[in-house]
Amino acid sequence: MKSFQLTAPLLAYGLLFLCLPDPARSGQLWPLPLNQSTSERVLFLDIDRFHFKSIGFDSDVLQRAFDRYESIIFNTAAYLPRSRSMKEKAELAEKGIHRLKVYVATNDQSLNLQTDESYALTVSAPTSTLEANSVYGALHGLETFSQLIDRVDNCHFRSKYREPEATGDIDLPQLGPDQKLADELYSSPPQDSSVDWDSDEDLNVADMLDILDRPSDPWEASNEKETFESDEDSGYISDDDDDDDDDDDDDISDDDSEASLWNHKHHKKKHHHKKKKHHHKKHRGHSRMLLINATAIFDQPRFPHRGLLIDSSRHFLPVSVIKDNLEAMAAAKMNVLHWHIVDDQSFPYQSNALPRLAEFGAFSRAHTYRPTDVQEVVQFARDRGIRVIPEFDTPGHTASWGKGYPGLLTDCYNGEEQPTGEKGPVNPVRNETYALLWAFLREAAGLFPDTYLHLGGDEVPFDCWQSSPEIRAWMREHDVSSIAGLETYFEERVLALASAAGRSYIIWQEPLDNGVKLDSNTVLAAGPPGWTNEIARVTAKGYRALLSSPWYLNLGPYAGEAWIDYYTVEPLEFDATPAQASLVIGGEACMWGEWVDGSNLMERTWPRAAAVAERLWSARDVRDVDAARPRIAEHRCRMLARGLAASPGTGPGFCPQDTD
Ligand code: CP6
Repeated sequence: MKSFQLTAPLLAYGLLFLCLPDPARSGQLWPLPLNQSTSERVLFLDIDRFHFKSIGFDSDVLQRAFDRYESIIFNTAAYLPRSRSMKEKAELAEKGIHRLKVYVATNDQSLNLQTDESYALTVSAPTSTLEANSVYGALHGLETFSQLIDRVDNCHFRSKYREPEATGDIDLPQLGPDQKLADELYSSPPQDSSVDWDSDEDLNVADMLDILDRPSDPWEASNEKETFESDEDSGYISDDDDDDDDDDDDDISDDDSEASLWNHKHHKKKHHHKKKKHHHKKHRGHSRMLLINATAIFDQPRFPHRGLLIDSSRHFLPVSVIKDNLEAMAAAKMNVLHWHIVDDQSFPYQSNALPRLAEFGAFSRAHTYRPTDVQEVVQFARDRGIRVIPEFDTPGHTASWGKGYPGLLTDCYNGEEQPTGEKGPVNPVRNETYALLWAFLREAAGLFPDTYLHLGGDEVPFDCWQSSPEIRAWMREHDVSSIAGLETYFEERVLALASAAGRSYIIWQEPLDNGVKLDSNTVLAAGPPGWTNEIARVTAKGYRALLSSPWYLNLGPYAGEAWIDYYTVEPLEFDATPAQASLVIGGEACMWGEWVDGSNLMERTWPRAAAVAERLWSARDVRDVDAARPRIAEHRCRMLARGLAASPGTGPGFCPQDTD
């Protein structure tokens, strides 16, 4: 008896299932949330009604995020199935998600290391809810929501691979005498009776929904032949959206049509403008659906600093490419853009206080970031919960500074006390140096709102300093006995300038190893080599640490699954006391710019950086490579679907939209 009851729905399930994506692939998240419980119950997003609704503290940041995610969802083209009767459509619509209510508990919009990025998401119909303590937590929740949605159009996809039917009209090439072999080769393949390639793809999805929803109800096929195209003005999309809104009193007066993606007003418009209507009709003919399992998620990051370094000095990076990266970062819940904006090779950052820097140091006048460009990037990032930390690397890596201000740099000498004509690091013994850096940093602090500046400090070539008679004389005079002592002197003065400009600072860890005393706010980025030793040293001295050297994306294998190398790094896997471990505040994937420019930065960076993103967001025990592979592959497909380039980093495979 029992087995009989099960048989009919299971059979139907088995057949209909052919038109759904592999359940192991559907709506998977990257990075994996802290807690997720997924119901078998499949809901669908009712695109005709669906909208976001802020019910807590509202903000421009939140409203702009609503617009973005509406368009991400909209662009995946989800529609109610065509070829359904009106009654059936109405029933389906009742099972749809009509709105996501977003409750932001505070209007604190500061974005820093302390920002509460947690969120709780409940996917249910007709109302789903998202709660967060800050708007930035809500942004992460919206991203998660968008990732849970699964576009069902695999039938389209698979039908494209249907074998063409051989007919007598087709001219077959002759294989010579072996006609039997030719016949075999060109005859239709035997029909696989379990695969209904010719099925109406959309009907099956709808049936699937219905059966999942009411497993004990026998499916009653409708004889009605109405198609979607014929039901314009049918009113199956109800005028007032409040009837189903039993759980939300505050929604009574809400005019859903204002925010809905495809709302009643549009339907009305459609009615009056025939041309538009036809356009819509055609579009709707795709009749894809967005499915989403009933889900409850509570999520928060493991580390508060999840960064990506980009380098706009070795190659100029167009603002549009920087924005693409920011979108990719937001999709992976990364929250810090470390903008290594200037270096030896070029000085694209336009300082108005010191205009000669970019005038002489940039590759060209066009290869510059004007203050308005910087503001655009900062605002774009902030809208996605991303802090922008610029790096002004001194005293090394400063050749481009010397183009406009040669006196800033040290003149290097040869063994015979003759100037070689070469320039070395910033000259640390002249007061003019600090006057220039003060003017520069004060201006930068006004342009970059983040509380942190990155001041570099890495790879200082000491030999030039050592060779300079001016510097040696100064050291004798000031009782500085070692070059490391000179470096300490420089760093302490320069860091004091950043403090005076109201900024905390991050530096690479090398000056620390040479004995520099640092402010307790300081964060050190542990670079190469041997990261476990570096991070142990930094944290042993009580400083906070960011891990970066194992995540240099520009290094490592260029073939093979490089993401695995990044994914399997565990930041707390070093000889650490609990106190030391608590000082590791995150890390950064670093895409140094020697071999990337706007043409390949995205492809080279992604999905590798996504591996780092999950390491820094998800729980420590989320580290199974084989479990991660299909998820990161799907995430990469998701990026492509959003117009963000990313390499096929997991090897052979496909994306659903490949054939679009
Ligand atoms: N530029 C700057 C670089 C690097 C560093 N600083 C770098 C060094 C070694 C490797 C990769 C990058 N290109 N300014 C070191 C932090 Cl392997």
